[in-house]
Amino acid sequence: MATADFTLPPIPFSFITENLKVGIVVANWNNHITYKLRDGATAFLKEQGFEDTQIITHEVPGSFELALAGEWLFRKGCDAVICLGCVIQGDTPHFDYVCSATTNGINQIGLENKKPAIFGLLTTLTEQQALDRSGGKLGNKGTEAAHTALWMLALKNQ
Ligand code: DLZ
Repeated sequence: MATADFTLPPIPFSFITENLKVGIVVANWNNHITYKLRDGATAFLKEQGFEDTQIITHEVPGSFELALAGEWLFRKGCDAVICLGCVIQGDTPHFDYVCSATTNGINQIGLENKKPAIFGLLTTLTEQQALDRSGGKLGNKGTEAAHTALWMLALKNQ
């Protein structure tokens, strides 16, 4: 469901300390969209008090590679990893395979590491739908993904 007038609920951000690290993995495919997701996520983390040194960003070729790079970021000590990609449906079933594998992979690394692995993957039928969700009329799902990461960290730290 699209969330045009979605307001991010407030979170008790007092748990944020200088030791906390958040990883961002961004896919290069459709980077005119994914870079906006990355920028939205990064801006949100900084607004909440994160320094540059607390945000580790890696770029991977495509969404299929997000989960593995996310795993590497957990091994480097990240407390949460935000996975950002954009898969736009084409004429072949490729879309379904990439979406399915990426979804399962992100879910898996979160459960295995017992840390938030955030699903910031746009899976759209058209480019316009992706543009609308990456800083367009339906907000920025990268920002929402960063908010979700901090929400989950707040919950974990309760
Ligand atoms: C190959 C491919 C295709 C067709 N489409 C997308 C896409 O829309 N979004 C995306 O992030 N990646 C795409 N890829 C690349 C795959 O994710 C992956 O990088 C390659 O299959 C190599 O493993």
